[in-house]
Amino acid sequence: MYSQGLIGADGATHEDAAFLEAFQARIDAELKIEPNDPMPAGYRKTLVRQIAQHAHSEIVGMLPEGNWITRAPTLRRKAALLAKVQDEGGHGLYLYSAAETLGVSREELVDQLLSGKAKYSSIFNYPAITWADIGTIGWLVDGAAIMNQIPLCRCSFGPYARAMIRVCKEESFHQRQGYEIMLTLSRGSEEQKAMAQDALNRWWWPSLMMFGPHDADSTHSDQSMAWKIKRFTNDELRQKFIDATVPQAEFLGLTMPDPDMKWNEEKGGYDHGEIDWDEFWRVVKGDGICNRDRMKARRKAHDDNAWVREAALAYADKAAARETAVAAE
Ligand code: FAQ
Repeated sequence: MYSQGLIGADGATHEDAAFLEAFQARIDAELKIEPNDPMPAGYRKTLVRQIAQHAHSEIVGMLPEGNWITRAPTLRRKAALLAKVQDEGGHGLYLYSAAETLGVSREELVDQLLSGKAKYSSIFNYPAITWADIGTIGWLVDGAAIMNQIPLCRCSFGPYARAMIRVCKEESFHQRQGYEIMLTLSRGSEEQKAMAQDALNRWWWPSLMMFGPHDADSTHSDQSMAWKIKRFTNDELRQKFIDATVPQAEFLGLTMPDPDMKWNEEKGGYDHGEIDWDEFWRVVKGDGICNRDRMKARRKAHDDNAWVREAALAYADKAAARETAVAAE
C-alpha cells in the first residue's frame, strides 16, 4: 500500500518560525495535512502515539467481548457479537494503516504494545463477567468511543480523519446493539434487571475514565487542540457523554452509581461525583484486574500466528521472483 514507501522515511523538517507559522496557518484554515506534507516532528509524534494507542485499544478491546462469543444466549446474539468483534479487528487495521502513513511500520507498533511500551485504553483491563456486561460494553464503552471519535472525523490529519468516518458508523451500530441488550434485560425478570444494574455499577466509572485525565492534568490536550487533532478537551467530551447517557439509563429504569449525580440547570448539564484517579493511573500503569491477562493473550496470539506472517512473506517473495522471471523472458 502507498504508506509502505513512507516507512523509515525521516520526514525531517527545518522547524524555524516561518515553517511553524505556515503550518499553523494551514491548520487554522482547516486544510487537511496529508502524509507527504511537511509537518513538525511533534505533530507527527503526537499522531503516531495517539493513532497507535487507538489501534492497540481496538485490538485489545476484542478480548473482553470475544470471551462471550461462545456463550451468547441465542444464535442472533452470537452472530451480532461475532460481527462486532470482527469490526473492532478491522478498526485496528485501518488505524495501523493510518499510523503507517506517518513513517512507522506495523511491526514496530505491535512490538511497542507487546513489550508494554505503548498504552491502550484503560477500559479493556476490566473483566466481562456476565452477559449484561456485553450489553453495557456496547452501550457505554462504544457510546464513549463514539463521543470521542465523532470529532476525530474532523482531525487535521487526513488519513486518521477519513478512517474515523467508517469507524464511527460501525461504532454507532455497536452502541445500539449494546443498548438493545440492556433494554431486553431491563424489561426481563428481576434477576435480569439486577444483572443489568450490576453491570452498569461496575462499568460506569471506568467508562468515564476512557476520556482521560481532567484537562488540568492532561499532558497533550493544549497542543493537540491547537493542531486540531483534538477538537474538544477530555472534560468537555466526558460531560457530553454523561449528559447523553443519564436519560438513556432512566429509560432503562437503571440507577446511575453516583449519589452526587444531579442536573445543574445553570450549566445545562449533570454534576457528578469525583472519579477515582488513583484507580485510573493504577490501571494505565499495568496494575488493573486484567492487564496481565490481556497482554498474555495478545502475546500468545502473536506467537501462535507467526506462521501466517511468515507464509504471507514467503508467498510475496515467490510472487515477486516469478514476476522478475517473466519480465526477464
Ligand atoms: N487509557 O494528555 P492526555 C474503543 C494517557 S477505542 C489509557 O489527555 P491525549 C472502541 C494518554 O495516552 C478506545 N491511557 O492524552 C471499542 C497520555 O499518556 P502518554 C480508545 C490513557 O492523548 C469499543 C496520558 O494518559 N480510543 O473504545 C487514557 O491528549 C468497544 C495523558 O493523557 C482512543 O484511543 C485511557 N483511557 O488524550 C473497542 C481515541 N486516557 O501517551 C472495543 C483516540 C489518557 O503521554 C470495544 N485517543 N491516557 O504516555 C484520544 O482521543 C486521546 O488519546 C485520549 C487521551 C482522549 C484517549
